[in-house]
Amino acid sequence: PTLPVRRALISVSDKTGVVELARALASLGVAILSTGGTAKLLAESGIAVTEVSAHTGFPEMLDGRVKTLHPTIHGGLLARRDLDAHMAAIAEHGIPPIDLLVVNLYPFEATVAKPGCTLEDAIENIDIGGPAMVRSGAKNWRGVGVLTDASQYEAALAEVRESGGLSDATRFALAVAAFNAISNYDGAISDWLSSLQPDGSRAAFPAQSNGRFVKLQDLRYGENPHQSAAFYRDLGPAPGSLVTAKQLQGKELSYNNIADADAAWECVKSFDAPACVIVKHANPCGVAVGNDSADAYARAFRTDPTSAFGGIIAFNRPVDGEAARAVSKQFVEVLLAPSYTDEARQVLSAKANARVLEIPLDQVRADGPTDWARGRNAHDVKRVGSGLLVQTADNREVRADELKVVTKKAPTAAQLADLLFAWRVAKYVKSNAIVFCANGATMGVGAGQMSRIDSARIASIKAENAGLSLAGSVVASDAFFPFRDGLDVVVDAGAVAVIQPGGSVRDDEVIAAADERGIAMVFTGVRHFRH
Ligand code: 93A
Repeated sequence: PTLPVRRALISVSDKTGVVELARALASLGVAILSTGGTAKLLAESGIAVTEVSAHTGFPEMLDGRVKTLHPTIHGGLLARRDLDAHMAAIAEHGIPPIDLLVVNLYPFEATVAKPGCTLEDAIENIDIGGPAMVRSGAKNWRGVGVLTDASQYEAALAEVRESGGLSDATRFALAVAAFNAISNYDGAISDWLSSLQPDGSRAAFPAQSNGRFVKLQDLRYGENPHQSAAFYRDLGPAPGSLVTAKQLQGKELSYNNIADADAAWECVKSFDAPACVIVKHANPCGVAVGNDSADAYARAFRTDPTSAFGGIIAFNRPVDGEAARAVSKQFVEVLLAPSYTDEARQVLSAKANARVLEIPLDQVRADGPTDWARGRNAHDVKRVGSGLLVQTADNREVRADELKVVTKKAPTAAQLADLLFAWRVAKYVKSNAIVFCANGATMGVGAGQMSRIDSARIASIKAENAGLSLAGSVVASDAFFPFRDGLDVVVDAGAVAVIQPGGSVRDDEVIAAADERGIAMVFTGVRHFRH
């Protein structure tokens, strides 16, 4: 049945929408109880409100640590409306029932996300009274509606307006959401405290999520339409990671969109210069740096215009009108960038279906104390049948001074820059990866083959199909060449310099081949398998 809402308790840290909600409830004749800061705001907005301290006859104390922890509040929330004994007990003690609870908690997660947050700051932001009320109200869902997020206000209000109260179904759904909210809240506290070292400093490698996830959204289906799926984020996502994205426009993201968007975003984030990455089926099919976003896009697009159709396009710089117009000429599934100019937003709005995601990069700190603070994901997880593979993310970056020239010929400065560019791209191409590059742009990408030589052949065929000349290009290989044949394929295609990890038992054979063909080759000593 629908239960009438006669009395509401409102106590919120995030005051978004609360004045409107309280005003509407008051106009429907609902009596409003509220705590210090919230009551002040409501009273200043001209809403009739009773302070919880007046209601309980007990002052807020201990700097607000004790505000609502009182039998008058918890009795009003917990009394079973269907039991005469309960109703008689609260009546005897003069405790009015509370039918609607509106609570959101002290911002613990936002507090600990601030650089330099101390243990004391964190502790003061552990809400006790709020979760206690939420638990009481949600446990007694047959009698109480519990709103824990501003996004729930509108629908709840509409229902009260229409029927005078909330239905069983609504109260139950709200109770489930309420327990989820406090479970995530407690999880964040437990994770943050667990990541402290005995001296109170943060561990160098915060295991942010301890395996806990927050559901972001249900997806229409999984990799294929007959699979169901949902999208979750770590409890403590790395700043600037895909899960922090805001969708500005476009159709709902699909499972494959999200997977591809992540590949594009992680790749584009790895460049310092303005860059563009176009991804299809989880692999980059065009990557380039340029003077600005539009320039980088034009250069990236040239690599493989056929595959770029329906691609995922990521930028590491703002998208302006010019870049938006350029991108709009092609069919784009998803667009990602740290920001968009007003002109770009206007241009893109004509492409109503295109999903446009904004992921601010300003909170990613180059000098952050941990990989995580520098915007790097902590973990990489892969599901296997009834199990889980977990590893630290591949955050290794190879610097120029780590490279070892193994051939008689050394790369020129320009070739070296392209080799490092190609190496960065290869890290984001599924193994076996062979990537031809020239002048800060990909020229041919061979991905995901079971043999390296086939990836080499495919990369050169793709360049040929796109009408690109590989003469004078450089090549990156994500793992060593096991035989000289793969090297011969890329040199035959026109490559003059190669970057690869080295470490094969036949390195000597491959180095001799490089010298024989008169090219330069450098070893990184690092491998970037990606499966
Ligand atoms: O310090 S508390 O844990 N002690 C309490 O008794 C209590 N009751 C509500 N924090 C408490 N709250 C929280 O205060 C609510 O969860 C809400 O986040 C906040 C609202 O405070 P104000 O209305 O003074 O801004």
